[in-house]
Amino acid sequence: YPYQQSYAQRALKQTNSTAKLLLETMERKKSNLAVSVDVTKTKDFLAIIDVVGPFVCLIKTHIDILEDFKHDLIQHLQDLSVKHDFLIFEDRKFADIGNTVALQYSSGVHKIASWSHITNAHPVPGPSIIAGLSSVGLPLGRGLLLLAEMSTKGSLATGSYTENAVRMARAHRDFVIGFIAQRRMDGVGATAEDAVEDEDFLILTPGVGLDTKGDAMGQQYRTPKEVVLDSGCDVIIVGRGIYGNDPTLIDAIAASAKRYMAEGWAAYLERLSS
Ligand code: BMP
Repeated sequence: YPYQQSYAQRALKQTNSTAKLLLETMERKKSNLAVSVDVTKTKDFLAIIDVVGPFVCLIKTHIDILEDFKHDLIQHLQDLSVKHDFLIFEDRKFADIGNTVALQYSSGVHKIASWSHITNAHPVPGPSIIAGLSSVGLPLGRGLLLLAEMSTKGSLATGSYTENAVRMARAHRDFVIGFIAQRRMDGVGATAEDAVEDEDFLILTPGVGLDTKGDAMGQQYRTPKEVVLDSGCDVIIVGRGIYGNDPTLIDAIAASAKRYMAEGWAAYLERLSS
């Protein structure tokens, strides 16, 4: 299966330039770690990114969480992305009609498409959401992930919903590079006519923690080994497992990022040799 090949080999076959760049970055930095920087102050946000930057392939943002957002923050974020060699993923979870998501993606306060290599969408509106987002993102060379599954207890994104998400992605491979999911999706929901032998969707997986099993609001954690080795996912997304409750403990944050990077990469090497 393609996912048992190295990230470098898989990069060669990607048609979307962002998917290719992400896999190349993972190989170059020997990291399949994405840090989700869910903090409310710009100062903490940039400090965390600067300190975890060397250990990640990707920084995931919820830009609307920042209470002191000013547009010059974007330039700082982009400078850090160049300095530390990582991609940016705004976890916007678009979920509206094509016309609306195209405006939300291109415009408003945050102008996400202008700086975020990757964004994501819920498949709930159907294929029109991809049409809307790709009208903005494709000319800029961006990539989209669909939320095929979620990490939370009681998630409704299961069964035929997940299968239909994969079918939607399969029909838009120029722009849809993979999924937010808990396992591999290659071949899911395919019919005999679909040529899926070489299918290679990127799987980015949140709900990763080494020290706890969940939080008080339905989040569920698995270890990097469970996610990368047992479930075949490509990128581990870690938030509070790295910065805990105190975004100012910078040395501890660097140490945890290093630890998750090492765990994620070891699980990947074990997958390659299994
Ligand atoms: P944490 O590791 O602190 O639990 O954060 C997980 C991050 O991943 C959050 O930003 C959340 O919005 C996101 N996420 C998730 O936890 N589960 C999903 O299924 C999809 C997500 O985007």
